[in-house]
Amino acid sequence: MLKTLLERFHRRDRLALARLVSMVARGERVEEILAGVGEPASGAASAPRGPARVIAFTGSGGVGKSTLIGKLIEQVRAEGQSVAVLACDPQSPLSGGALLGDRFRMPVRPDDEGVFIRSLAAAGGHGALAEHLADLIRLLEAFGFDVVLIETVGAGQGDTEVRELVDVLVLLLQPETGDDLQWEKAGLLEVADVIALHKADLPGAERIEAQVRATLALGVSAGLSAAPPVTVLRISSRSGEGIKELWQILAARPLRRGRRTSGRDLFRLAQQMLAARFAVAEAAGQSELQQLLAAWQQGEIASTQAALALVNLLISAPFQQV
Ligand SMILES: Nc1nc2c(ncn2[C@@H]2O[C@H](COP(=O)(O)OP(=O)(O)OP(=O)(O)O)[C@@H](O)[C@H]2O)c(=O)[nH]1
Ligand SMILES: [Mg+2]
Repeated sequence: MLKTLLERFHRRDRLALARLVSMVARGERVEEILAGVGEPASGAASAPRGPARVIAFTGSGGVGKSTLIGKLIEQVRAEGQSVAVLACDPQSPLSGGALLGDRFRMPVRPDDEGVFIRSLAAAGGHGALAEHLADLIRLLEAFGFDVVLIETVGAGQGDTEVRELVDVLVLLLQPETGDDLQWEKAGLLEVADVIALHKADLPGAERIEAQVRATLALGVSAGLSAAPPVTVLRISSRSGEGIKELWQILAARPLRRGRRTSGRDLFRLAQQMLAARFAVAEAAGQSELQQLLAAWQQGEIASTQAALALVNLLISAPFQQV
């Protein structure tokens, strides 16, 4: 019965939490549940807490999201904070295996009450997941977790939605086997708050760092933005390089969730998006862009006019895919 489950939730019963997470993830009785957890009965053990720090990790399959989250759990616990993890698997026949894999990659003591890990199938696509994600975060926050870490499936489109729901979005990239950063991934640079170049123990880490910094430099305009700039750092879950620093950075970022106040923040995002689109189009040798550049270089159009044409080009339909 829901009433009993909610009572157990307020007594900080983790099995009740797990049941409620399943229900919310399925979209079952969500409003009742959220109303129920928001109103602890008088004398209940759960004390009102501050907001959780919600951090999402995105990046292509195998980039090491689960492994890194496992390392960050250690950092968070070392500070005495509690942490919940939502690992969103793309729905696949392998999801059972992925779940076991995540357990393995996020080693925690089974008796550690300060850690809660849950894998969820991203049924119905990323959009559906994002829809329930907001409710799941509220549920975990009501339980009193200090930190919520989310592993997403890293499907570009959905990351923009996830960004709205979390305080910090971390994009993981790894050294590429090819010569260049895969430029379709560069489009993701436009939404990240922190870019972690993972597996820095492998060759090629410097190269990808240089490429990412060059792309981001296009969007940098000192003093224009009140928001903290995008942070880029090299890390390795294997060697431990940069893990502590990453946590310090994540713990220090302002909580962004739900806050939509500063025009400068929005402007920074716009700048970031244009810069990433430009980098992708330039690397791909996009024909309209090349024509525009040629006309400008040959003095056929004035710089201000060319700049406006460039902005128009970057916001036009074909570029929204990048
Ligand atoms: N060299 C190196 N390998 C790593 C590092 N971190 C993780 N790996 C390896 O990368 C592989 C993928 O790691 P996962 O943590 O499962 O990656 P993931 O991004 O969660 O993968 P999916 O959930 O399938 O998208 C595993 O074989 C890890 O052992 C690292 O810092 N260096
Ligand atoms: Mg994983």
